[in-house]
Amino acid sequence: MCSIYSNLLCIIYGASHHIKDEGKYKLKAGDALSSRSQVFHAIISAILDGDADGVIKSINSGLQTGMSAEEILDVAMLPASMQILDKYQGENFFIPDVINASHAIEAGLLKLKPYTRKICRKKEKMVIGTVEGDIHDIGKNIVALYLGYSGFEMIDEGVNVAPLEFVRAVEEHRPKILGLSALLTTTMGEMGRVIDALQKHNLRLSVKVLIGGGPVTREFAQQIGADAYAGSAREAIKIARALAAEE
Ligand code: B12
Repeated sequence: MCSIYSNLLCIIYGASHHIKDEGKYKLKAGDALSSRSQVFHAIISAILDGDADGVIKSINSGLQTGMSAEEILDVAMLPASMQILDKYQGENFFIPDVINASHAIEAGLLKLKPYTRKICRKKEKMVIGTVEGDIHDIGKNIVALYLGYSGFEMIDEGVNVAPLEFVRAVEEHRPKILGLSALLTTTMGEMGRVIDALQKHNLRLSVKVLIGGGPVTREFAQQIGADAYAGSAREAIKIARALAAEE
């Protein structure tokens, strides 16, 4: 997968590639660079404005000019999602604006989903969900998308998932990893309840538990007996792969 730095290289490479591909695109290096960065900026500002149609329109132009879904995710969708953290802080946390921005992100993620490549041959299953009492799902959806195109078969249980629903999902799908997300200090304790429920149903040893979300920390993961913690979608790929490789 491309990092932001390698994406810059991709952009530059993409630009020179267009010049070589004479006649087809007739773009100069500067044109390609500016059209790509225009697309990224358009996506970011549409997300921050809560303009779902604008996000889809800009993603379409990006895809049409040859950008990959991963590139759009890395260079536009993820930074924009992180920017809402800065924009909607403390007294600026206007719920209607945040809901609109979230819908715009969701629309973009849905649009990109069919375009993400699967890059691992052997697929491990992972069940993911946001714990009971919590409806935040932007981070969880981004993690699911990243892990999906890293080769995991993702089963998304959605939001506000009760411990017994996670137990049922683990029984049904027999995943290698169970991913839990929580964004509220009042709901992060639910992660421990999910682990207790797995234990009660003799499932704890059959699945690795990976947790994440705003207030969650590595220490908290240790405290509740989770197997691992990841602070971002990018870190989740590395950690999920390591967990999947464990016996
Ligand atoms: C968007 C948002 C909302 C939206 C959610 C829409 C949606 N579909 O998700 C809405 C408006 C609905 C909302 C509602 C509420 N919210 Co809110 N919300 C936010 C906001 C602005 C952004 C969260 C977000 O999406 N971040 C972007 C993503 C990309 O980041 P992320 O979630 O952290 O995910 C990354 C990592 O954490 C990690 N990760 C996440 N999940 C997982 C899972 C796994 C397995 C792994 C490995 C990694 C991982 O990877 C992700 C990608 O890199 C935050 C502000 C903030 N600073 O976080 C407040 C915030 C989380 N909300 C807050 C509050 C208080 C609420 C409400 C209680 C408000 C109210 N009075 O009603 C309600 C709660 C409703 C409920 N029961 O859940 C507080 C929480 C305070 C606290 N510490 O408990 C925050 C921090 C705002 C604040 N500054 O006060 N919210």
